[in-house]
Amino acid sequence: MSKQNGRGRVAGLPEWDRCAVMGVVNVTPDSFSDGGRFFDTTAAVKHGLHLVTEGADLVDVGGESTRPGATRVDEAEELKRVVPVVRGLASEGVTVSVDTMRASVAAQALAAGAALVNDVSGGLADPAMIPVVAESGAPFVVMHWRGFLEGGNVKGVYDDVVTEVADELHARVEAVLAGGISPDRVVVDPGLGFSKDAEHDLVLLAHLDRLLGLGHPLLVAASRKRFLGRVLAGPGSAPPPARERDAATAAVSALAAHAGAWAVRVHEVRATADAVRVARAVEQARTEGNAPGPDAPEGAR
Ligand code: PMM
Repeated sequence: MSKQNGRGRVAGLPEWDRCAVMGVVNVTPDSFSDGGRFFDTTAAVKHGLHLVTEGADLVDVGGESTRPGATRVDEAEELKRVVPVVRGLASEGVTVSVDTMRASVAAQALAAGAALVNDVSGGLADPAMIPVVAESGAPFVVMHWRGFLEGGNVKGVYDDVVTEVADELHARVEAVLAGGISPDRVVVDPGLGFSKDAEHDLVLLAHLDRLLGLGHPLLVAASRKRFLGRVLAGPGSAPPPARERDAATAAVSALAAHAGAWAVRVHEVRATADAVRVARAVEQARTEGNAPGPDAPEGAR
């Protein structure tokens, strides 16, 4: 599959001529990466609008932390956190994605104006999710997920992480298609950091082509994750805190965009908005074949 096809278009969403930037608004008191700073509807809407001015094409709103060891919030609380923020952003014309594992939250967020459902469980956590999304006609992000973590990361054991993630994602895609979600509305995501250690995440990033081979637009969500902390830590030193991983995140955004990702999901948008534009410019320079030839004057090379 060509990169262009891999990036593709997601029916029901605007079309971008480059890798799209999904900004994150976590409306949680315990998100590991933004520390609960946006745990308030007004502040969360304001932050989402700020991300748009920084260059976000979509804003992903979530009310439940998925970080390892986080306890689940109850449904009423998740609804209370998410729905008003979705409504506030959608009413301002923002393309909103809802990050939830609950069908009821997805349904109410869609009714409040969300355009995309992002389920880190790929429809596994709530059996009602796929029917709800299929019925609504909304696009759906299928992330690679091996279940809730209990007693350590025991599910993160792989012989060949790329093949296993690709095969398991393929199986989930088949399930969502069987459940009635149309193929042009399915996005896939390797689920970096979910039942995966730093090495797994890096190998997956090195082989995004294999995930693009699934034939669906690809979302990459590396922002501030543990593997970046590991990469940045010097020998024997502690990883830098999440907030100090934004330059590393932008580097991954450039690499993912260059590899053909449809979108990257990030907390700090500005640097990634630049990164995806640089990746597009390089891609265009190659496809338009306007590189300076051997006879070009010295300064043009
Ligand atoms: N990771 C997190 C939350 N939502 N959604 C998708 N599609 N893919 C991910 O990898 C993903 C996600 C956890 O990160 P956060 O707590 O920093 O938002």
